[in-house]
Amino acid sequence: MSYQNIVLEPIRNGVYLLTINRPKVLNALNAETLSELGMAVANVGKDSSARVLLITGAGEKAFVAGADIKAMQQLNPIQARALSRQALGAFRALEVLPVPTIAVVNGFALGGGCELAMSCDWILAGENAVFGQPEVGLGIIPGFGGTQRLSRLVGRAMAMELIVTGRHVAAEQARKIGLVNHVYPAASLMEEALSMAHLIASKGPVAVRLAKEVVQRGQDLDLDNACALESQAFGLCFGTTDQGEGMVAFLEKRQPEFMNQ
Ligand code: DAK
Repeated sequence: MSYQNIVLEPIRNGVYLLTINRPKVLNALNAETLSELGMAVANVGKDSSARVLLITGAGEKAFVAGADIKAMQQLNPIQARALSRQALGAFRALEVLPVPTIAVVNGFALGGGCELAMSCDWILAGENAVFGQPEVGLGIIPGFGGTQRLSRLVGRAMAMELIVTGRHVAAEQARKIGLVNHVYPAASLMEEALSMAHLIASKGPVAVRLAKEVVQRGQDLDLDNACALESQAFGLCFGTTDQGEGMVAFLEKRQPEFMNQ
């Protein structure tokens, strides 16, 4: 499958790297890019050997500087709603992709870019990363899930402040408020991200997928139902070859050889 606005590369061990590739406009998201993103996520989802999806932006300046302002300035309300729905669909597909997804934020992650990063399971940032939801400065509000996902990540008060001021947040501050998991020097960001991805890929693949599903789905349930979901998934692990291999390997003091079954 060939794409015009993104690059999807299998690295190795089931690790995929998806790069938003419109560096001349700081990787701004237009309808075509959102459509390709949706297709790429679906393709990774179909690959049973996939382990981790990393998402980054082309160039050294931006992850994604938002929705494409030029492309959206003339939209009527119906077209604007359609664009919002398209993005929400692609971002939700990313969120529920069976394998962990990591945003590797190498510069500006503004508006739709911040919303894309927040739709990944977690965010790794370079020291040059800058986050923000500046939409109110354009006379609009976040429309790709930002009002909801930012609140869930950093709490209502901080999310409200960032959304109504539209101010930028530097990488280290983003880490302090819980938006970013780790900050690395820009030059080693991708190496660190790949190293984390390969660590995940070395673990039991079925267990990693189940763990993601339970964390994701459990957060919208009450504690009793969320823990019941965990029990079910925990029990399922004991029907896998990988559970046997993982435990035998531990007792035999060797590395496990997981079969993804
Ligand atoms: N869209 C289109 N082009 C963009 C862009 C964007 N979001 N961001 C940057 N560019 C383009 C610039 O126009 C410029 O193009 P040329 O002039 O070279 O042709 C090029 O990228 C380089 O940008 P700058 O010259 O501005 O670079 P600087 O280093 O000076 O500044 C910056 C970098 C990131 C601070 C600045 O570019 C900037 O403020 N960009 C806009 C950031 C922003 O406001 N992002 C949020 C966009 S709003 C919707 C739902 C949701 C949304 C939209 C619609 N519907 C329901 C319809 C979401 C909205 C957003 O994401």
